[in-house]
Amino acid sequence: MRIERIELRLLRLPLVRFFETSFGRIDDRSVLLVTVEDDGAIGIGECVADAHPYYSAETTRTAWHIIADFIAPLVLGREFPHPQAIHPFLQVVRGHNMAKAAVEMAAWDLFARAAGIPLSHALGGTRQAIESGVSIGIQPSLEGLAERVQVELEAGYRRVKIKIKPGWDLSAVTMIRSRFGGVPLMVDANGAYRLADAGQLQALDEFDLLMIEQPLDYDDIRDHARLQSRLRTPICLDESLHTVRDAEEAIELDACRVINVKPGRIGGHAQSIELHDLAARHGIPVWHGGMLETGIGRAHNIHLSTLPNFTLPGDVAASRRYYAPDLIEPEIVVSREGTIAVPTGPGIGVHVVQQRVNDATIECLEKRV
Ligand code: OSB
Ligand code: MG
Repeated sequence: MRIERIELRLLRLPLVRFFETSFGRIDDRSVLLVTVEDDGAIGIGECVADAHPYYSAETTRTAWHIIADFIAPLVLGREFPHPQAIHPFLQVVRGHNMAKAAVEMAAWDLFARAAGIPLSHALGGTRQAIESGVSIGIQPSLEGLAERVQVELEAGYRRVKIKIKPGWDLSAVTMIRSRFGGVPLMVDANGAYRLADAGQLQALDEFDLLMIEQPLDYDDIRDHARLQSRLRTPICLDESLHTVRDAEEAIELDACRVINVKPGRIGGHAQSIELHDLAARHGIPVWHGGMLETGIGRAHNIHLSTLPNFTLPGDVAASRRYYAPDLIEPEIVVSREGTIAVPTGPGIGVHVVQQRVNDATIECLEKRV
């Protein structure tokens, strides 16, 4: 494959409902779409950075800069035998995984489309449907949280994750266990605690949670290992794992017993496959995280989730929870059984509604060989 054209589009899309985590609340999403083209064939990827640097150091603006000024000049006009060859080639640029992933994932879509196969097959996936869970943000009240949980369980989702922070943790989990019994439940702190809070986190041990996601700092592994030794509940790492090597270190130190895979965080599909395989070799289950993606990034996530070690329901849910309308047609839906069907067409296998993309576009840039 030889990428002859790269198009960047910055969009702003209102969320159906605000989303609040320990690092803040958002009402809309800044989205960077990357299209790559080779001889009239195209592929599309979505950068998962947001307008702010609160989940990760990257933002849509830093990703724009890195892609336009560094990644595009590196890849334009160069022959790649396979999309797997792209990430190693981009290693000259340090960090900026979300920027790298957006381009790399677009190239995987292009590759699969050109081969006439679904992206899931190109990635080595086998499932025809994936199990879906929901991530529920911090709510204004416990009553409001109970309503959200009720709605999502009625929609069929297989597990509930709630966002927590100091002051919105024990009370929320206690309420859910008393109102909804043994529903598969987990919590995500997005780095809101310190090791000194171990006692507060130990109090969660009695609630039989599937896992506690990213309790400590975004770049920490050592303290997670110390915390895990004091907790019965498995720790799952999200923010702390920026590379496959981070994951090797975390596994070696027993800093996590579950891993959240997000291709944007780790540099793309090829790195995600490596991370998935590493975890499998160590008997560590993985699940697919979410970054409030539009249908484009969501479709990529669905395809990646078809690999065999994605044994836990992910944060990959239906379009209608995020955008109405989504950028794709038909939208992604969840079945009554809490599963999402994997698109069967070539590449990501969803139709992008160009008019909706155009209407939401703030800025557009094209680079050619
Ligand atoms: O930590 O998993 C996270 C959303 C934005 C940034 C970080 C996270 C999340 C979610 C939402 O939990 C998952 C989703 O529904 O897409
Ligand atoms: Mg998380």
